[in-house]
Amino acid sequence: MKLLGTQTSPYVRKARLVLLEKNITHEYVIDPPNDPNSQVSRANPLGRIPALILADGDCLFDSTVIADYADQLNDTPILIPRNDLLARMRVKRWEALADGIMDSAIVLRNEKLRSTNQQEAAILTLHTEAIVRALTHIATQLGDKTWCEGAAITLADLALVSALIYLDLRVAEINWRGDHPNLARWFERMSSRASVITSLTN
Ligand SMILES: N[C@@H](CCC(=O)N[C@@H](CS)C(=O)NCC(=O)O)C(=O)O
Repeated sequence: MKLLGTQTSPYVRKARLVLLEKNITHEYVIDPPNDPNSQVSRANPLGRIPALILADGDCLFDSTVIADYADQLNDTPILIPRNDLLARMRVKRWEALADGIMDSAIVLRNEKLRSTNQQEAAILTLHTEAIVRALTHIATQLGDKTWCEGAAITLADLALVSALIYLDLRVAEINWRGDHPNLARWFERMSSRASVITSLTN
């Protein structure tokens, strides 16, 4: 299978971390959708990454679908609980929170690419506040736990680390480490995982 993405997209990182953590053999192809030669829009009519092309040519999108599919390919480890409905919901809810942070961070990034006099203060405030609130909620839920949910790594951890890496990259003015030292400690631990290092370097 072939994962189309870029090094900066947080959704791509999340999908890639799932493949890496589960040791699923795949080719990772850097393919920015705005490149004239990009194959992304042929794989995903929405023209967005990540897109996962399977051996038979079928293509999966978006990152939540890819994560769900990849997680069922093997059990080592199981990243989305399968039988416990509430545990499954909680992991998916963490994912929704992390994805929501990514969504708002991308809006902020796009807004800031406009000239200063064209930027909408209301949009900047709305999305900054959403991120700040979500981080406060996340830090409270996390406390001093090793993992977001349960006794082992799950998709929740992979989604959250992807969102935080993106904040550092694009919305560095949000001082989440200073505001939430427990989140900073959790992030340091997650950052030393082989999958995260690979996703940042290759
Ligand atoms: N909800 C989608 C969001 C995917 C998305 O918006 N990807 C962005 C990159 S971060 C994209 O492909 N944008 C089009 C572009 O970069 O040209 C997912 O989870 O996969």
